[in-house]
Amino acid sequence: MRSIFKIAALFIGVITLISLGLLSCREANLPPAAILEAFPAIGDTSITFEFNAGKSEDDRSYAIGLRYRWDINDDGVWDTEFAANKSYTHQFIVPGTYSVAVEVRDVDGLTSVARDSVQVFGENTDIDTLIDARDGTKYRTVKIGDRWWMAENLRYGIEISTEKEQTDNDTVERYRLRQYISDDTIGGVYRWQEAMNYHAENPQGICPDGWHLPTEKEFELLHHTYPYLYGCKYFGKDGLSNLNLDIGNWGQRWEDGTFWDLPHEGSFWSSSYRKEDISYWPYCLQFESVHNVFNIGLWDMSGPENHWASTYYLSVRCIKNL
Ligand SMILES: [Ca+2]
Ligand SMILES: [Ca+2]
Ligand SMILES: [Ca+2]
Repeated sequence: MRSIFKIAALFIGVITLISLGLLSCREANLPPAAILEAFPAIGDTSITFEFNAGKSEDDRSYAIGLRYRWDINDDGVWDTEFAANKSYTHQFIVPGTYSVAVEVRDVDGLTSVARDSVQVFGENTDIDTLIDARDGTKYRTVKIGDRWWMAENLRYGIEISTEKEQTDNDTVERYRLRQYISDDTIGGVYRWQEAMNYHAENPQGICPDGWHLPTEKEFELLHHTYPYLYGCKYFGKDGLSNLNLDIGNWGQRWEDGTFWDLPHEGSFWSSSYRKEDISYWPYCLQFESVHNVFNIGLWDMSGPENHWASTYYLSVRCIKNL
């Protein structure tokens, strides 16, 4: 009998050791790694944002076993029960910054929380009017950040035929591209030296007193304050910024006076340039929201008079001096 007890005790001991051994191989159960991603991070009152917790993971539970509960205003009070919904979508009616929290629960009841926030812009209502004292022309202006911009293209100067050249003759000359019956909305196009009033060092160019052609940095401020795709929408034609950058056009004039124009894409002169020997390389903003074009670049000067950007004709938007 004693040997039977011994064998039984040995058996139980081995089982216990195996169990302990197995347990010691097994790591502690961890709470899920909660991940919440908002898309887009910046947008406006016209779009639906998505908060997605689908990338949350757990050490033991498959994704299908995870449960989520939502605090859609991140006020510390859960607004839903735990459920399988791993995303939450919402359109925010009032501009502001909104934070959303999600708590993720694994099959063992362990939880963790993640949060993310979005910035929601509404329609820009900082709108004013600039009257150009030189000719009485009215321009809508809008405030973006702390700067006032012309929300229409400049149309200062005398309109001349594209067969004639814009020259340094004490008269500001502009072209109106032929598909536009009236230039009241589209404004003129100028070559850079005309836009700069033949003084590369004076950023006022042909802008009214107190205003100037934007510097490269001032264009960059628009470009980088807003994420690329959203910026295209926000600043484009009928965008909520009311800057209407799409209202633009540009063209290229050949030596024989023929003119090639490209409507519906805004390109705007900057007063900044790079100088190489006797060549000026002005910067410009290219903008076209349909194809998400939003670039600041040095203008390619492949013209015959390469000491100025002589062959390209762009729109001008003035920005108010600080
Ligand atoms: Ca777990
Ligand atoms: Ca809540
Ligand atoms: Ca001129």
